[in-house]
Amino acid sequence: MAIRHHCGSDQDLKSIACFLNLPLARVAQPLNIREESHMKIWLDGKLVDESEAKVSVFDHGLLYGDGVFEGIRFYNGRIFRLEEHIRRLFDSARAIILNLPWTQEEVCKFTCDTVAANGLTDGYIRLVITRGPGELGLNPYLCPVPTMFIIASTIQLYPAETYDKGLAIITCATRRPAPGALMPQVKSLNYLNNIMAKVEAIQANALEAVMLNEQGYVAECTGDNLFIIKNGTLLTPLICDGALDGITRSVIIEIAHKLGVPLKECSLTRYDIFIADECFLTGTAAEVIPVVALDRRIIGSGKPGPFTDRFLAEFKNLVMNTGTPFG
Ligand code: PXG
Repeated sequence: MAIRHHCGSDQDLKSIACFLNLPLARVAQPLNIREESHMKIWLDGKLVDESEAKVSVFDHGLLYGDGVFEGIRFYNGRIFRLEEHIRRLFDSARAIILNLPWTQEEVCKFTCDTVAANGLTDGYIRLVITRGPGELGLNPYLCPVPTMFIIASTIQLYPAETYDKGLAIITCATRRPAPGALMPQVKSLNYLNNIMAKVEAIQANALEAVMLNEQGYVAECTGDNLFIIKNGTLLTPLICDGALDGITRSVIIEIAHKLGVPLKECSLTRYDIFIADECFLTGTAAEVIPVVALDRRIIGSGKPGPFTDRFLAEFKNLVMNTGTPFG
């Protein structure tokens, strides 16, 4: 796959960096635009070339962020926790009254077909279902047919060395919406809240941000769930504090049971993270990544700790040796 590096003139970039109050390196990063690709995308029942994979400008997924999605990883020729992801997708769809004309088994099969058609053994799947094309205006009942597409590609959220050294993260001002505003369990196409939080992280020269809920309790990060270790106990925020019910979160909870590490799902504040022995984040895209500082307070020893290493090793073992074969 050919990558074109798109950069403005040096002067343009300097002005942008100055305007955004960011180091030049942050804005001068290459924008990766695929020029030509032989990627096959599953779109509305067919595997088509990437260049043919187009959706309508009247699609409510684009017009209003009205739809649901999943990010799923595959390792070593197997899709990790495929059935759980598809179950969550259907739950999200049900919660927003998006009626799907496929069964969960069919969607699992379409996903496997897409990965197999792209000749990859390891990578990342983005599965999106939108409300479909309709009239202008919010009314979703005027969109009779949902759009579904499945992309099998790769993703890297953080530079490789941060997995060994750990991340130094910040708390952002952008809050997680209350459950009465946007249900946090629904993995919807409405990610502006998380994107604004990510912008705050980048502007603070950090790679990730802790998001609090309206009460000031820790919810999660912009695309990851958060865990801490204190005195040998694993703690993570409650789903009702605004966390997504992450698939990787549930894998970590399973590992805790297996290792006999006590687990507490409870409300946490920034203070709990400041005084934790260890901290790590989990997500399909992020996998398991250590956190060594929050808001310039060093967490624990300032290095990834032994519990984090143990959870990471168990997680790697599971992803490499379990999952749904697609080939
Ligand atoms: N919280 C949020 C808000 C997420 O979006 C997670 C937690 C972790 O959930 P899973 O089920 O993946 O363990 C997510 C999922 C990205 C990106 O491009 C991030 C996610 C999904 C898709 C894309 O940063 N994180």
